[in-house]
Amino acid sequence: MTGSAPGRRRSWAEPYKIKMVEPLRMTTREEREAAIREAGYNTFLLRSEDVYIDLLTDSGTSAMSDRQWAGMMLGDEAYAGSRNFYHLEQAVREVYGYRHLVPTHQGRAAEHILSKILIAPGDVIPGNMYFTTTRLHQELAGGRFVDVIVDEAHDPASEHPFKGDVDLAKLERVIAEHGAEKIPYVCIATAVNMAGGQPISLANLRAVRELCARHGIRVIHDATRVAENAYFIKDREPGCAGKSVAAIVREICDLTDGCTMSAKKDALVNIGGFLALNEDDVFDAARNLVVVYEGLHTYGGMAGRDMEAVAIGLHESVEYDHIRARVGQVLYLGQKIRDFGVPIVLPIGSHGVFLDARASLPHVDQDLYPAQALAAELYLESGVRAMERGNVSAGRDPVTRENRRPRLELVRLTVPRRVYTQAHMDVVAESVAEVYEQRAAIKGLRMVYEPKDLRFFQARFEPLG
Ligand code: P61
Repeated sequence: MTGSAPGRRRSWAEPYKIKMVEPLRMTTREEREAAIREAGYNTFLLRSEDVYIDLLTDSGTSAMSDRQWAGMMLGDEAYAGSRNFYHLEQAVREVYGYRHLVPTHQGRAAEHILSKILIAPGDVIPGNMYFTTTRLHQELAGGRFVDVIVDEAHDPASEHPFKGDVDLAKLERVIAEHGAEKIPYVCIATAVNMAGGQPISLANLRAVRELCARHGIRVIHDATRVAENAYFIKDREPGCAGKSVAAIVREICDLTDGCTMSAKKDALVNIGGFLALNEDDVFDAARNLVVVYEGLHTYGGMAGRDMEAVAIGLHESVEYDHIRARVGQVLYLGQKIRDFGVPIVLPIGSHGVFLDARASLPHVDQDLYPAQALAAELYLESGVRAMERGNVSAGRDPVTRENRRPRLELVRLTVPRRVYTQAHMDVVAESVAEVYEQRAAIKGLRMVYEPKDLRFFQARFEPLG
């Protein structure tokens, strides 16, 4: 691919050089002990200044390009009709192909507006695995999420190349049981976050589209990491190697009726999001609601300069060299951790490496929150911040109020885009290996404060024993 002589392997490197640096602060173990105690053993409650390498999330943590920073200086901060809105609208049309744009301050605001418009009490929304904010907004609108992802997605060890695929038989059963009139849309995420950043294949999405079209059901796309998904399609799906990532992104979007988007991921910005739609009447309703909750329909909670940065970032997100290096860095970290014998979700995903806390800590019951405990221990040991994605994140069943105890009990090491180097990844992998060696000493946590919604953000814990 690089044109090197046969037999000689050429490494790829990041397609950028670094123009500005931000110093990192190292802490002592005593400082970290105090910090994690003060944070109630929840990495969301740590101060970022107490963190060495921050792999909490890839959301809003990207390094913007010089082109994006230049775009920030071209912000047109008019209340109405900002030039940057029209740039963003054009970028969404060019990169994704959706006709109408409703800007929002971030992804969950787009989910809020869409759910309010499309979901009636008693409705059912099938999807390829839940996402925390997406499902909550569906529930707040009176709907119920039903998981129709392939079974392999719930098995960390399965190496199925498209663990984001929908199980069509499951989807057909949901339609038969509830009737198409109770299903306002099927919710399809690309690079499925809670499954470990796992892609859906074009073939499967096409089949979902056909099935939904037969029943007159919309397909709404969570496009948050669509470029990363497209990279995996190019790499893995038969017949797709010759297509560009940009063309695959368009093909994915063309198979759906609209999207919700958190621009804080693929689009390489620190804040922003949108709803993009093809249907005129849904667009009209969304434009009416955005002024209630977000701001005028030509800014939706974003500054003009933010919209410009998103517009530029959308184009950058589908550049092949960028996306190969982005996903390549995640694969590099994952392979290192795997080589140390630490159980992780396979195949390695798009935006992070997901440690299998259930396999690592079989002696800790799931109601003692093994992934939460492992993330806290990793911070204590090394100053590396990760995120729990297990029983705490899954929350309680709205009817029984019991913990959901999901099959996936994971710690996510999420890699911000264009921020850390390979040397940082080496340190992270070594830190994870060290914690894994001491895993027998990890006892689990007791939850002592539990917020009502999205509890993982603010819950507090105490160590057992
Ligand atoms: C993340 F712990 N993701 O992965 P907003 N859809 C998808 C997302 O990944 C996503 C949103 C919608 C975050 C931030 C976050 O439980 C959590 O712009 C596939 O964050 O509103 C966000 O987009 C929502 C972290 C969100 C969480 C919810 O780190």
